[in-house]
Amino acid sequence: MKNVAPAIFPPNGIGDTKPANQAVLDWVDEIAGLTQPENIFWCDGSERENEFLIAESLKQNVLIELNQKKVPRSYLHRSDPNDVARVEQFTFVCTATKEEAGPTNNWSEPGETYTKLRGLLKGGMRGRTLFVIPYIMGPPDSPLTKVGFEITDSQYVVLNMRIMTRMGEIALKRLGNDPNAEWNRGVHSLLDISPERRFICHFPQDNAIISVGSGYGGNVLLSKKCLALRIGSYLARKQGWLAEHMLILGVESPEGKKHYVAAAFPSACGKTNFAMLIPPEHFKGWKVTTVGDDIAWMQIRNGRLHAINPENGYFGVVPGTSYKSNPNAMRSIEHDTLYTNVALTDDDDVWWEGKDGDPPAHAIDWRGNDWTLNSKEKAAHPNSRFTTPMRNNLALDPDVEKGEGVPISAIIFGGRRSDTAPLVYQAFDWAHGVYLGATMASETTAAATGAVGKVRRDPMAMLPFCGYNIGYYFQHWLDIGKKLTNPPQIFSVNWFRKGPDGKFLWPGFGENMRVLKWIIDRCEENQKASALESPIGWLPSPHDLELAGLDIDHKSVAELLCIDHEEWQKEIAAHKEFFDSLGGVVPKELLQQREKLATRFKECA
Ligand code: OXD
Ligand code: MN
Repeated sequence: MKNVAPAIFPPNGIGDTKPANQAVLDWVDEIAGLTQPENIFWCDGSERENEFLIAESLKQNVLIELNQKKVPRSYLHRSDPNDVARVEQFTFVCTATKEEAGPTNNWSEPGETYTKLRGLLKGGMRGRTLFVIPYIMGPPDSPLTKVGFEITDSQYVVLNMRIMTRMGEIALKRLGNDPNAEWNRGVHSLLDISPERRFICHFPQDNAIISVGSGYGGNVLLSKKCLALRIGSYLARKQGWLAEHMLILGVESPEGKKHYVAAAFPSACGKTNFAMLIPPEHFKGWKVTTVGDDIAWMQIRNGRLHAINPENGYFGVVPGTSYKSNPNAMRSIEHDTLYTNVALTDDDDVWWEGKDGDPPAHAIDWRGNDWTLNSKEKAAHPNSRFTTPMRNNLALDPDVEKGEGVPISAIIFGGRRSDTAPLVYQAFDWAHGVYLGATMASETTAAATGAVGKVRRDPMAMLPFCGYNIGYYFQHWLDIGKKLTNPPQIFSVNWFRKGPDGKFLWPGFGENMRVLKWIIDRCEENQKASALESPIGWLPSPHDLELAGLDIDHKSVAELLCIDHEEWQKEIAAHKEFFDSLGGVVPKELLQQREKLATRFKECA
């Protein structure tokens, strides 16, 4: 399988839609002068262009054609085995000062970094095609929507960006001819896909990104983590809005009352599953709809937070996805989907660990090697992905294109914790909610390189994605709250608590509707659900949760909702340790929240 491919030569009418904006033309000239590609391909996002690029990718072995009867218009790509996840250690925020990047980001000085990257990019696209991808993030008529251009030498990136963003003419129209218009400059080159020359660098002050040496989605689909989160969060602070690592879902009751919820979970903790939740039998008449599965941009309108999903598709983790765990995702990826690093069956279908049915006796694994039931290695990489258009999702929310966004009733912070954190609880107020987000922790997953299963603090699930000083970011959250006359209620959830036998206590998936129902009832003006006041926040008693029809014993429910004082003493100490590790940037208001939490425990001891 190839990642780096030679130049392609399109026929007339393909690859020649040059934008009119002189600033874009100058920038492309500059990068082409530096990287020296064989030719330039100006993408317009059309169907014809897409068909041409797929045909070329198949010829060049960048894509493998799947069984078109089983998965129509779907293809498989294998990335280099050394290049299968985001690389946080090689990700840099290049603000003018180190202090602006803050204690949680790798910082490097912008001038030196540009020089280093230019050195690496020099002649880096020789013999290749340079693609120019114009795209927008957000619905076409939203005030929050941003224009970006990505230059890349990877056809795989172009094909993915066409699914993940609104790409082509629409962006040229939005940008217009003003040479001073705001737009993001993204440069990506595979170079030689060497971990030694792999850098994902952000220049927030220039609204620019340079990513080299990787072909993996999170590092190279510059619209997503790089623009929508890292640069996005920087712009959001400057412009008074929020760019968050959050899904957005709608919940509609049988009476037609609808709430929208935004939820932050660290990577690979079931965000896509939650965003596409199908309510269990007991919740007949309830509907959950998806606005977004990964990123929310939120602004204040009439005193309330309103959210848009800036993306146009889903780049989801495949393993574990099944008709049982996520039927909506399964239906979405039955067609028009790009698969990365899953296994290929003998009849050219895709397979992964956790897919419905029996595993195949033989397959080609994600590395391209023979795989059998006796193989010790996984057939699909744990971070293998699907890229699928959001239009494929049968549960897509009807207001997903609404420029003003959807009004948010609740914000949820969730982590993967075997202990300590109860199934659900509610913050006392906004500032307390910000504290819950700021002290969020989760066991690490395969979405990033590094050890899996270690508890790490991941504030608002933004640790790898906050494009500036995390202390300013906390303050920005506190400030936004002060401007909201009708703020969302803030909650913490944990689907992953384990019992003494090491087994998960909560069934998760569709049954999370039971927790969601309590959450939205708490958001109703007349607070339809009750809760007990506890030291950590408002906690449901077992009776407050709708558990009818669920096969779960009382003991498990009690364990899910229990607050173990000893564990919480350790937790509070860990909060202190985390805040201390940030070196004095944490706002006073959050330090006070910690003291209040400790005091509440003392008072009830
Ligand atoms: C993602 C991630 O790909 O968070 O969404 O890593
Ligand atoms: Mn994510």
